[in-house]
Amino acid sequence: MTSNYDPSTIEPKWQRTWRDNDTYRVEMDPDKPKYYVLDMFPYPSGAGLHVGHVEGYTATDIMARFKRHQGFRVLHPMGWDAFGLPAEQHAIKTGTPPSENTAQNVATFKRQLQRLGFSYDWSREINTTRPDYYKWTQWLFLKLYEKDLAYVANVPVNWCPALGTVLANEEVINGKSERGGYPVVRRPMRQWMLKITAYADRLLEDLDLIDWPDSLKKMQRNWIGKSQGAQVDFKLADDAPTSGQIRVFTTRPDTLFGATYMVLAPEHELVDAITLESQREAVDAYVQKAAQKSDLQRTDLAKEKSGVFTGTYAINPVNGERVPVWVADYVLINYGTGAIMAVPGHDERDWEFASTYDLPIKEVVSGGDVTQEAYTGGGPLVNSEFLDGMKVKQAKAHIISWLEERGAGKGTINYKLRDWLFSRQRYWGEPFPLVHLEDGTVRALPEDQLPVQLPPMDDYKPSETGQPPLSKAKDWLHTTDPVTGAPATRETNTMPQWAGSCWYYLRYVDPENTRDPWDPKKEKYWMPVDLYVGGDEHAVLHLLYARFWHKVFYDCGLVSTPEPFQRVVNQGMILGKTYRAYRTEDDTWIDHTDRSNYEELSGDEIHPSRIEIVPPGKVDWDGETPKHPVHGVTLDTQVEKMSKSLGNVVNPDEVIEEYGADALRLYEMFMGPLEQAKPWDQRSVNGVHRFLTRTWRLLCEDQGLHARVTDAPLTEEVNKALHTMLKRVGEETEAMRFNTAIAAMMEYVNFLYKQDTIPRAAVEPFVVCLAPYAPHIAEELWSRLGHTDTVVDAAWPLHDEDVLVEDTVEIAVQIMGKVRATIALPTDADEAAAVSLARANPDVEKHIEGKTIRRVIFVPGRILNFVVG
Ligand code: ANZ
Repeated sequence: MTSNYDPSTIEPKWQRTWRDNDTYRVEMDPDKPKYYVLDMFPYPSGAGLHVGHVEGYTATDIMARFKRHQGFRVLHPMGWDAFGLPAEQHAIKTGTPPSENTAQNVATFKRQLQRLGFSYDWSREINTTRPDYYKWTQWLFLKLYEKDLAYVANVPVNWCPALGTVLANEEVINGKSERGGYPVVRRPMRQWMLKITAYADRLLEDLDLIDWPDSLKKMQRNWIGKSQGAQVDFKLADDAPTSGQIRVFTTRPDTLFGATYMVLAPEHELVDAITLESQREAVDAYVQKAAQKSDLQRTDLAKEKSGVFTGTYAINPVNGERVPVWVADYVLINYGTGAIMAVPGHDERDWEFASTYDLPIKEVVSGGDVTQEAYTGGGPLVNSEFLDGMKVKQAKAHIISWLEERGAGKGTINYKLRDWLFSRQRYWGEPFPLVHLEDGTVRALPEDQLPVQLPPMDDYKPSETGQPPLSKAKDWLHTTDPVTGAPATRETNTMPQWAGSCWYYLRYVDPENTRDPWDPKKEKYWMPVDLYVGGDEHAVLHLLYARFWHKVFYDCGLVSTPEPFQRVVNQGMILGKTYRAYRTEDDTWIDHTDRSNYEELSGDEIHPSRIEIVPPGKVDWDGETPKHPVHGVTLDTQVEKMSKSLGNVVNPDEVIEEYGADALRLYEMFMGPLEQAKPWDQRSVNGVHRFLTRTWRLLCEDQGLHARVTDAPLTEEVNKALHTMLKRVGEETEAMRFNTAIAAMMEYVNFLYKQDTIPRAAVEPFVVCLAPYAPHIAEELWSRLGHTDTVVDAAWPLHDEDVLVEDTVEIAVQIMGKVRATIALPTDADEAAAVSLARANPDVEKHIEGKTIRRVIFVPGRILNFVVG
């Protein structure tokens, strides 16, 4: 072995040792405190591990190791969220079963993770697609089913006839499939729904129990979208083509006197019945057009409002006035009642609409100027008869009881949250543990028939008629009723990918249990998850769904805490740097700094065919300036999301090849605060690599320790530097400010370089500090320091506050209130000592000389003031 730092030798060596010794295996110990640190487990995609994964996983690994040094039992597991669409599409394309492709991808991911030296307890590895796992997903689903939280409904789905599949909303763009651009139609299909709405209030309230970023809690709150308001019934006028009423939901019942028209969503069931013949053509055309827009397009505040009059009027219950009923797509069918009373004086959307169609705008809350814009603030009510003079809150309460007394409305609470569409017409998901009897009854399968396994198939496409792929597995499909033995058919929908991730954190506490999903004793010890780290793309759905299931388990007595994840941290996205070169129409390459010039000349954006993207590895660096490797022109640098097409994706394997896993881990933590988005900068990887190399050179020589490392006692200076470092690394690590913790270690190494000898006692605690961050080099140094046990179990070195107390303080010396000097005083100096030291200073003495000191004001550590005369 050479004396050079060679991660490619030491890293695999220690990974093997850890594996052989089961170093990261953990069991509960009721006498010790526990810490459960969890990663959002990955979908094992074909692309392999991304530097974004490495970021979150390194952060949790540091915390896991840190807590272990502090004496906690640490549960730090990993697994695979392996059901999902890409594997199914790959299977359709290649004809190989999704399980094969998934197994390959899992192997790649696992190999990549192991190369990073993460301290996972791999004996707890789980995979959502394995029958011994999804048996329990099915079992837990039955708990929801037994509690009446699962039901069947006919729900419109996005059906793409050309692709023969149902698409998620995100896969549909302007009524066409994202892939291929084929037409997509909305059509009702039999679906399983989960009643998450029954838990809406608890999902809201219990946000107060957990330590999550405010932004994340806010997103959950908005998604649940609780609004307090009222429903109000407007009778149709006598001359309407049909009798009946329109029910609206409003959060501002106080503005009822200001309702000057009403709006139905285009899909509202009354639209057809109330439209006058004279208006029918226009209304039909409008309804058709609206069906092609997404909800987002329809509700965008900036979009111009459009609508059409039905010809019919309704009666405002509060004053008997006739109000015209319109159809407009800014009202959504699936919120509230799908109909509104429009109050243009006090609602922005209504104001805009009324202005466009010349509908009356009436002020009922004073304080603004409703001829200019909607006034949404508070103020006494006006033009509202018996509500006049009241404040908004009081008027709301008053009008609600007024409506209730007359049976024309009542106070209600409305949620944006909808029940959860829980079935997919796909093959690669968990089968439902349910069968259908001939008379239409649904029967839940008993536990001894679980798991319902996915049958092997060689055709994973849905049937022509859109029936799920499993409907083609005839042998599997036909079965018998477990109760009567009568013929029955299996449910052919499968569960969505969310299902497996709704409870995986519970399986980790007891992954091999074949009798129960988990042992309650283990659950009680390990739960809740103390720290959960992942990307904020899961800020809403995954976290909400898992919280929902967890609460159901809580109600079933299966878990001991109302919330699963005590603390959540979102890692920021790692962005790529993209370098672009530009060419003019006549093929001249130009410096990007000349680009504006060029754009002016051509009067246009540069056409994509004249832009070349230079991969970061090919950039020719001229000091700080990125240049084109061939044409030499200055490149345009931009920070963008990593993507294959931009060539700015960084492959962690390549970084490990070149610099080692410790450098990759350290670099990703040194880039900046964990929560922030940060661009990858290949050149800065060198910086942390240099730190590791310097650390190595400082302490290592050939096979052993550097001769400079001695058993000499610590000098005061070294001791102070050591404790300063310990304090910073300890506090910053605890707070997950890893970048500043690393900076403290770097400074310390720089300090040690300046010492003639390096006392072992100054090095050992440092190696323990380094271990969570760069575990391989730390383990190597630890063994060279003569330890035969692993550094992983070393106690965390604590700093000593007393060492850090400064023994002198700087204080300002004033004469008659004017600062004349600053002097260093021993911290324990009394007034007499302070005065004599101050007078030894010529700048002070020259202002005192020949005068009498009348008074001295001394505030220790702050000021010394002489009053002279
Ligand atoms: C009258 C009114 C007057 C309203 C006023 C607001 C201000 P949130 O807070 O999000 O719950 N609304 C109700 N159902 C709707 C639907 N299906 N599509 C679009 N808009 C709908 O919003 C509730 C308010 O949004 C309701 O209160 C209603 O307009 C509108 F000065 O009623 B309001």
